[in-house]
Amino acid sequence: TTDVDWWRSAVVYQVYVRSFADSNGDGVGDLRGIRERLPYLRDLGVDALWLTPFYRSPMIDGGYDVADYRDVDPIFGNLADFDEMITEAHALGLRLIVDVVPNHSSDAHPWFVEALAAAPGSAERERYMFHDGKGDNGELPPNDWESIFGGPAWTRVPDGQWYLHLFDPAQPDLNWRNPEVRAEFEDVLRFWLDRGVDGFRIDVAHGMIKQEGLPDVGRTSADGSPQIELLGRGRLPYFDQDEVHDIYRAWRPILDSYPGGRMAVAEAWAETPQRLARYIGPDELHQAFNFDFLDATWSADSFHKVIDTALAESTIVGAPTTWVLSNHDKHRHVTRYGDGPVGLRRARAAALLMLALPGCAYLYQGEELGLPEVLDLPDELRQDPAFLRTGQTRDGCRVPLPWSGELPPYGFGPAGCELSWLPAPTTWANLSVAAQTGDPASTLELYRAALRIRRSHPALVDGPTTDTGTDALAWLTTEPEVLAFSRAATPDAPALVCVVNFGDAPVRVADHGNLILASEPLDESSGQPMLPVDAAAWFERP
Ligand code: TEU
Repeated sequence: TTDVDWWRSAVVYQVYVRSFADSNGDGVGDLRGIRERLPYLRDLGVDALWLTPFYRSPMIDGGYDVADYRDVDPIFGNLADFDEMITEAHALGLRLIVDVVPNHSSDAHPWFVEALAAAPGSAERERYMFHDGKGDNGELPPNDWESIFGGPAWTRVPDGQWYLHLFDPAQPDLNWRNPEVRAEFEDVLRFWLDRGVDGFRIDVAHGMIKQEGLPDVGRTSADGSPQIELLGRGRLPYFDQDEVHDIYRAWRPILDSYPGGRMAVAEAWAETPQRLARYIGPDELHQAFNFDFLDATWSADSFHKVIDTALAESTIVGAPTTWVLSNHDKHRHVTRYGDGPVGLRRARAAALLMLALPGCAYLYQGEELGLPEVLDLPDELRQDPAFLRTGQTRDGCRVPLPWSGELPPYGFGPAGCELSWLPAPTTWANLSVAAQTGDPASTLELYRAALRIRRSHPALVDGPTTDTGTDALAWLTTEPEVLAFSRAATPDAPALVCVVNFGDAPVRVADHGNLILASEPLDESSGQPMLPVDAAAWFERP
C-alpha cells in the first residue's frame, strides 16, 4: 500500500485514554502518559493509535459527552501536550486517529446551556432536538423512542419542551438538519486535521439524522426487550437514515484536501452488512468497524461466515474490511470466549486469525496482554451511565493497564503512586507488560511476533486485499471445526497458511508447511505435528 492508503492494511491500537498510562499521579491516564509509552507501541509493532475522547467533558460517559470539541480536558493535559504527543508519534512512524462525537454534545456544552436559557423555537434551541410533548399539556414525550442507556430518549425542561438524547440525558442530540451544526463540525474536523491527525473515528456515525416527523417505533422495553434490539430486524427511525450520507459526502472532500492520507472510520450499526457498506466508498468514509467479527461465537462456522461476508462486501465497496475483537464498550474477548484458561487460549488463537486476514485490524489496549474482563468491580465504583438503568457493565474492560510491579495499580502511574480511577485486580502482576516482556510463552510476545511477521512476510505485506477480489485468501479444505486459509503475494510466491482449531481434538498439520508461529506449542509426541484444541498456527508453504 502507498502512504496515502496506509489505513487499508494498518493495525490500529485503541487507547482508552483514562486507563492507558498516568503521567502525573492523579490516578487518571493522560496525554503525557501516552507520549511516554509511544516506544512501547512502536515496539509492539502497530501502525496507528486511536485515542478515545480527551476533549473537555464532565465525564458522564467517559468523555463521550463533549463540552468543548476544540480543547483537551484538564485531567488529560492540554493542547500543548497533544501537539507534543502527535509530533513524537509521527517521529516514531505512528499515525494518530482521534474520536469525533457528532451525534450529541454534553449538556455542559455552551450551545446547550444557551439553548436551555433561550425560548422554544429560538435559533439556540434549533441546534438540538427540542420538541413539544404529547398529551393535553405536553406532559408526554414527543414519541416512544428509548435511550440506548435505558429509559425514555426524551427529557423535559422547565418550560415544558422536551429534548432528545439517544444516550444519557447529559448527552443531548444535535440537530443535523441545521446547517449551523454541519458547519461547526466541519470546522472541528479542520481544527484537528490542522494539528496533524491522520484520521477520525466517528462515534454513532449512523445516528445523526432522525426520520422526518419523528415517528414512533411502536415497541418499547415494556413489551419485552429494549427497543435497540430491533436493530437487525428492521430499521429504527433514529438510525441509518439515508440523509446521513450527505454529511459524509461533505466531510470526504475536507479529508481529501489534506495531504498524507487522512481517513475516517465509522462506528455504525446497521441492519445488514449491505447497509453498513453504504458508509464506505471514495465519496464517503474509508472504513466501518466490522462488529460481526467481534460478535462471532467460538466456532469454525461462525467465523467462516463472518469472514466470507466481510470479504464479499469489501469487494463491492472497494476497500478492505476491518477486524475487531474488543473495544471499550464490550466485555473483553478473553472472557467472552470462555471461563478460565480456555478463554485466553481462544483469544490467542483469535489474534493469529485476525492478524492473518487481509484488511485493517483494530486492537483494544490490553488485549495484547491477554487481559480478562474485570467482572467483580464493586457497584459503587462503576462509572458507566448505562449501568444503573440497563445493568450494562462497560467498566470491566476499562480498568487501567498493568505495566509493572507486584501490586495494583502495577505502574499505571509514576513510581510509588497507588491511585487509579478503577482498581486493578490483585491477580494481575503476571499480566503486566514487564512480567510478559521476554517470555516467549506470553501473550504480549505472541502479539509482538505476529505483528513482526505481518510487517515482513510478503504474503501479508503484498498479498492481494479484498478490494481486488475475494481471492485475497484461499480456504483450504480440512476437518470440520478447523479453519485454514492461505495467502500469497503472487500465485508462485511462498504462501502463509493460517490454521485455527475450533474443535475438541488435536488436528494434523503436517501438510501445511513450516511452522512460523503458534498460539500454543504443537504436540509432536505422536511423531506428527498436531495443533492442539483452541489454538492457531501460521505456516509458510514454499
Ligand atoms: O457507542 C455507541 C453504542 O451504540 C454503544 O453504546 C453500544 O450500543 C453499547 O455500548 C452496548 O454495547 C459509542 C461509544 O463507543 C460509547 O462508548 C458511547 O457511550 C456512545 O457511543 C455514546 O457516545
